[in-house]
Amino acid sequence: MLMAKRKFIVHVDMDAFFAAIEQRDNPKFRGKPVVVGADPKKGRGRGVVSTCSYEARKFGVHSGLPISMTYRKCPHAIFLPVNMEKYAKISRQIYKIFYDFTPEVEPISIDEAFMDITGSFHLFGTPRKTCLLIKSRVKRDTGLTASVGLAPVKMVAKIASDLKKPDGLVEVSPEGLLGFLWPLDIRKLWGLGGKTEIILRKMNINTIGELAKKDVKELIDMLGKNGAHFWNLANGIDERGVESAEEAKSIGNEITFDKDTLSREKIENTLMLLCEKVSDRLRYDGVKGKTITLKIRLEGFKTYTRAVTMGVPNNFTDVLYKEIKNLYNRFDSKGKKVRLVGVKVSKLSPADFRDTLFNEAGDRKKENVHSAVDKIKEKFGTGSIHRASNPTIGK
Ligand code: TTP
Ligand code: MG
Repeated sequence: MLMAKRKFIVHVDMDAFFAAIEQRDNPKFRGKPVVVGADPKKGRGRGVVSTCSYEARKFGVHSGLPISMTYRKCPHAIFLPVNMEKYAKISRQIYKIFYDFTPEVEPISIDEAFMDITGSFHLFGTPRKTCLLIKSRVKRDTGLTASVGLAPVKMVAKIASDLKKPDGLVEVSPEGLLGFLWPLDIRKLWGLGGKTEIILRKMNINTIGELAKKDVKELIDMLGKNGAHFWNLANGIDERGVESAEEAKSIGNEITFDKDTLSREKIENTLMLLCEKVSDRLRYDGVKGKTITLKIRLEGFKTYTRAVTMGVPNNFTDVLYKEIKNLYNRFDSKGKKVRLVGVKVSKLSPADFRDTLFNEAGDRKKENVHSAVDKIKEKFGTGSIHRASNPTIGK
């Protein structure tokens, strides 16, 4: 069996970003409660707090709090308006630093990003050293502190960066992942909030560990598809990769079997059909993709992804299928039935882009066949042409 490669995902989040910039630029504000946001107008102001310094947080002030209430809680705070232009400039400076460490940067907000340093940390020593370097570069170039989380999966890196704020660095190893996650409150799970939280608390689920140990079927009954999603997260399974700007766009399709299946033939046929659908869509949109991702959900709802990046972008069914089949052959389901399969193509580029490495003549031929097929489909509908091995899903 091919083990998935261990990943090193970093989440960086600047501390009290807007307020820290104001404190940096005006020494008189340092060590004091600083509130950035709407004008309080001596308690009669409207609008909310954008953010505040850690000194102001001690008074119960936080982002989103009405400014009038903030004034009552902390009238002696230094109230400042939002200077977005200034903050955006510093944000660009910080992102530039991130890109010095890896091209795989996924922007989340003005002061927060994911980075995949799996392929680059060796240039800087260890993954931990890389994180320390990121922090010190940010400090040196901007005078500001960042908090960093380092973990094998995205969601855990995000939780970790928040735990020792400000100026924190929290590292979670694969072995320590569940021990780290399970004592935490369910609210720490990325994306879990509002109604979901209320339902789970009613079910007497308060920690991530309690969620992880619950029967997934029960969770699905209560929460629908989200039940499986949060259960996977609670078990430390988060297959989402860091999506750099060029990878953010993708085209994919997935199918849930009527009945969970062990039949390789049925699964392969379904994968072929999915490749055809994705290939159709890529060509319809005039794009090709470099990265092909296979998604497999097993009975019991554990979900896995396996990806391969090709040397040159492509959008042909047979090329996609060859790669997908390779990924599938190397996946070990440990005798478990398969519930769902999906195919996704990302790292897209325009289809008319010609790579010099491309075998142009051969590919043109294929392109001609494909465009002939497209024409027939356009005329007679998509049911008119199929490869011999296409299945009828659900049979
Ligand atoms: P955050 O990273 O959420 O907050 P923060 O950097 O101020 O503090 P922390 O140390 O907890 O990370 O948001 C980044 C900036 O985005 C923040 O400085 C101000 C702005 N912001 C708003 O304008 N409104 C909001 O509701 C939030 C949450 C943030
Ligand atoms: Mg922040």
